[in-house]
Amino acid sequence: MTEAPVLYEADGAVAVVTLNRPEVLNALTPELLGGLRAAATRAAEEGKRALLLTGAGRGFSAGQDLASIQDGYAGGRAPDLGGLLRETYHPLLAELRALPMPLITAVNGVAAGAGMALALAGDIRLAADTARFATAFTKIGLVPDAGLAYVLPRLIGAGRASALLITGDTVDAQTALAWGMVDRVFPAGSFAADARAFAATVAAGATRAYVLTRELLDRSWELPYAALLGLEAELQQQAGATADHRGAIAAFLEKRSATFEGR
Ligand code: LHQ
Repeated sequence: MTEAPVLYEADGAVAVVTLNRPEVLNALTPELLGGLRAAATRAAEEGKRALLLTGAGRGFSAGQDLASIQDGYAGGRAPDLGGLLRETYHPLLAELRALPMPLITAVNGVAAGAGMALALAGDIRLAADTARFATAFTKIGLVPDAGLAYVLPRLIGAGRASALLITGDTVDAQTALAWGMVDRVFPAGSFAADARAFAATVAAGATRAYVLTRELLDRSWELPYAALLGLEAELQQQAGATADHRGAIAAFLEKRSATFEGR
């Protein structure tokens, strides 16, 4: 029996989701992307409070499975890459961006092309010290996709993003950390455990406030200042109505530590 291309494991309040085609560095097929979408839906349905996304084997993801699209080039035809993006990648990315819990990506090895885009789609991005990031697109004559042209300049700045996306150079974990592409780097030997421990800490926090924070940050790129202030008031009203907020205020006033329930 062939193994599922995406594995789902409930680890307490954390959904651990693993891209599982290690023999091809977790290259992305429609089946895998569909499995990832199903895992995201399941995590939400099960009320998980963090989704930890990682890869099986020595890679995170080598991006689009190039073998799986080779038929599209037969007879000198142009493959329908736009359709592939619209039908498989974009619905997934939209679902990940709307997850009712933080998305933590744990980049255990190489992340290339759309695999790099997926790696950087997390609210918080962790990397093993052996991880590397390859934009890869221009090396095969393509433009960045899977949202990378949105995310990368916002993380590392327009100049670095432009240079990186045009040269297709590879960035190691330490450089990714220094540039703000990832937030934490852990030793490869303990990476899986360190990433889980980190995710467990996030999952014990104020989940609703985290998700509202993501919304506020996302919208901040497109809103004028006055409109952003309007939105923050609206979202703070929502955050202030959560049980977690009420409990944290009580805990503070009673000089004890707060416990969050994610609601
Ligand atoms: C692969 C792949 C792969 C299939 C390694 N596919 N088998 C485009 C189109 C439309 C919509 C969506 O988005 C996109 C954007 C993209 O994602 S385009 C970019 C696609 N990715 C790449 O161009 C990267 C291709 N891979 C590589 O350059 C290298 O494999 C990297 C640098 C990632 C890793 O190098 P190594 O560590 O030396 O590993 P390897 O090359 O030996 O790969 C291991 C195996 O994985 C190997 O198979 P084999 O049977 O020889 O052991 C590769 O053929 C296979 N593999 N990437 N994308």
